[in-house]
Amino acid sequence: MARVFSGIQPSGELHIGNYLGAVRRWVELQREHECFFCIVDYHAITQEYKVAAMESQTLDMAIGLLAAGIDPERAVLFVQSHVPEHTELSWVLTTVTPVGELERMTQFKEKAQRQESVLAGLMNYPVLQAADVLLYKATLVPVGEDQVQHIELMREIARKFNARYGAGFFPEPQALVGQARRILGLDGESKMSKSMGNTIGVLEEPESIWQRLRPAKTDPARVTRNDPGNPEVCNIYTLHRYFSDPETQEHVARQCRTAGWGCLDCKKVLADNMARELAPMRERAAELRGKIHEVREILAVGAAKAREVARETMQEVRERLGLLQPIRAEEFTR
Ligand code: AQP
Repeated sequence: MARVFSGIQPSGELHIGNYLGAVRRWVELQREHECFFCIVDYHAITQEYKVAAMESQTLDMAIGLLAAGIDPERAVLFVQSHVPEHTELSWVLTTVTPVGELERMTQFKEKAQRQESVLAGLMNYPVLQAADVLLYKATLVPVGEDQVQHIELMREIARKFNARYGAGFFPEPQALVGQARRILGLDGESKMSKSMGNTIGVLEEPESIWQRLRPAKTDPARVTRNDPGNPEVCNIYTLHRYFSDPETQEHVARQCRTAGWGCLDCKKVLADNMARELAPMRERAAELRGKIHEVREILAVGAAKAREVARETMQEVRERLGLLQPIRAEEFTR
């Protein structure tokens, strides 16, 4: 049974890009593997965020994941900052990670451009990510395409640690990337991402889904209602592929190519199908919102389970590093 680790930032609402690109896979994997799923709050503070909202966003993310089908009986669900070994290992790994590798990460370069002064936490983001996964000696990491480069670096960090401190200590994790590797946002251009505000939330109400889809970008060449469109370059059509049945997809494509439908007609069908598909998750989430204490208990139990593994790995790491071990209280002579 392979061990799986993956994380999600509590930087906003759980959106359909997260769901299709990663979380849907997590739900499948928990049936056959030992899974650790983590709400990575220490990652989320590497970009501008609202301090007063972090607590509720973390709880909302837990509710979203549970509603999406993460089963705490099968998978360990926890919050990163509740297991301090993540940051502890991260420090150790910075000592085997070349700065040049961190500087060439695409995500770092993109985000650094948006920051006035670039902070070390942003650059070290992939090191903390490596610590997240290596702490559990996980071998499979289900993620969207945006994370593949980080997983490659994680493998290199594992190799460097092993070369210096002992062959085979950390396994080299593999990225598991599914078909929905990069869902575009409603702008039709950039990756759907919480921080870009171009998302549709998994738990959104039908009316709100419609309000978000209405102004969304379609085929840019289709200027007027009577222009025929090309579904192959339309993000709305791509979303139909995930939320509409094959017959509807075919019908939608034909109506688009012949200008039988306008873009709003096409979006209306998508909005209805999306709302229907996501309804069970919305209902489960509403239930969970009434049992916040239970959700917090699930996270506490998850953190305790994660810590058992994390403590053991960190102890082994300290021994490999040759650090002085503290003596125990029962060994004191005075
Ligand atoms: N658009 C996407 N398509 C496919 N997969 C995606 N993922 C994220 N966006 C897409 C995958 O979801 C998991 C959680 O990633 P995240 O928390 O970094 O998601 P985000 O929405 O991208 O979050 P932020 O806060 O807005 O972060 P940045 O600014 O870093 O993009 C991952 O497996 C991710 O691949």
